[in-house]
Amino acid sequence: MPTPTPADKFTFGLWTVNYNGTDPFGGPTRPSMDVVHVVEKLAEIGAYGMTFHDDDLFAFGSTDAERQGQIDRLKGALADTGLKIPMVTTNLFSAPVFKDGGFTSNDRAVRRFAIRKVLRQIDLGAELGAETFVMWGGREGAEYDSAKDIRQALERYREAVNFLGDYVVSKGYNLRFAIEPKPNEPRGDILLPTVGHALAFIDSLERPELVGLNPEVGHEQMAGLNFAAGIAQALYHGKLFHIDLNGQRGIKYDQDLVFGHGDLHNAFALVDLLENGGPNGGQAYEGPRHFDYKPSRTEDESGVWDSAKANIQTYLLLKERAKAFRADPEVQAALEAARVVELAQPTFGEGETYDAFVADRSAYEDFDPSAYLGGKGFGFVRLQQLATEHLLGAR
Ligand code: ASC
Ligand code: MN
Ligand code: MN
Ligand code: MN
Repeated sequence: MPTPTPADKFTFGLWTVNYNGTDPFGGPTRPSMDVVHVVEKLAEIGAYGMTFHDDDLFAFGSTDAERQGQIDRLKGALADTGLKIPMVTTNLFSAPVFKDGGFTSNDRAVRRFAIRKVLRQIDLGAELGAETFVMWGGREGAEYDSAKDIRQALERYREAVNFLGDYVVSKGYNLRFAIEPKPNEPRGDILLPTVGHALAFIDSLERPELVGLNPEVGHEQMAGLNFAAGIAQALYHGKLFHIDLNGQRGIKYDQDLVFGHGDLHNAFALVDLLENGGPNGGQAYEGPRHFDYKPSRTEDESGVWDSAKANIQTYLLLKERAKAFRADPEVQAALEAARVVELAQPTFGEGETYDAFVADRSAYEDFDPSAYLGGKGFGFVRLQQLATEHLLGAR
């Protein structure tokens, strides 16, 4: 099995390995672990860093002294292990006060409270060296169409994010925001449900350069979307600021399975994209490989750490498989034959004018579209089978 190094930048949410098994139908199946223990175990399995919501470290409603006590214990564990905190986020979804959301609650006092809670966590994140602040608006949504004025809710969302942007700039923090889309759960429908919706929203902000995405595998798949394709578009727009890796099996509740324990073909394409820039190379991803999964409630503590290691191992194995796929001469020939390479060629010649284009008989008059009936197959299936054989370790 490949060995992880800090350079791989594997990170885990404190809430992931510390998930106690609570679901809508049953309570905890595991006791909570102390943060110092979690940091030590994460360092032991080769993680680079940990991330957390404010409430993961100090319970909602903690006094300032309790909060500081937990921060000091975390700092001690970080100093002892060398683990980093590259990202932090705020819990605006668990406490009853957020039952109709945080930034977009119909209740204005809740909106103001939510933004103050975020400012405290931004200050703490900056102090701990975090460079990314994730915003997962799980409760920003509704069950009933008459209950939420979506246009006004988006305006309040914008107002909040613009305000937070001003805040980090005025404080001089080296911190960027990453919006995490999710289509539904816990709300019937959530605002900014997919990568595409969030990209359009980001374009409407006052400081769009400060705001990108933190897409999660399972969240896009809950909407039936192709995750690797969504990530490619996020990279294309320069908006892949962070990523939540996990597994999901189809359109159902948010499973948060181990990375690869869902659509393995798409996970292979994703790792190829993140590591190699995809079929024609290009911009790859340099940020943390962050696992946001839930160890199944059937597991005891040793199962928790097995599942954490499984995320890392699957990622590293897919990285090896993707490298072998790219290096295989048969694959290179198949990519050429499938014209994947040709897609990187501009449709127009350099400086080609409208007149020159229309005068080019090969583009229309001499072009034979009938050749495509029965001929000129692309060979995409063969290419996918080569990928499958590499994925299965048969090549
Ligand atoms: C996050 C994040 C999620 C949710 C969820 C909380 O910050 O990325 O997907 O919170 O994990 O249970
Ligand atoms: Mn999820
Ligand atoms: Mn997530
Ligand atoms: Mn999650």
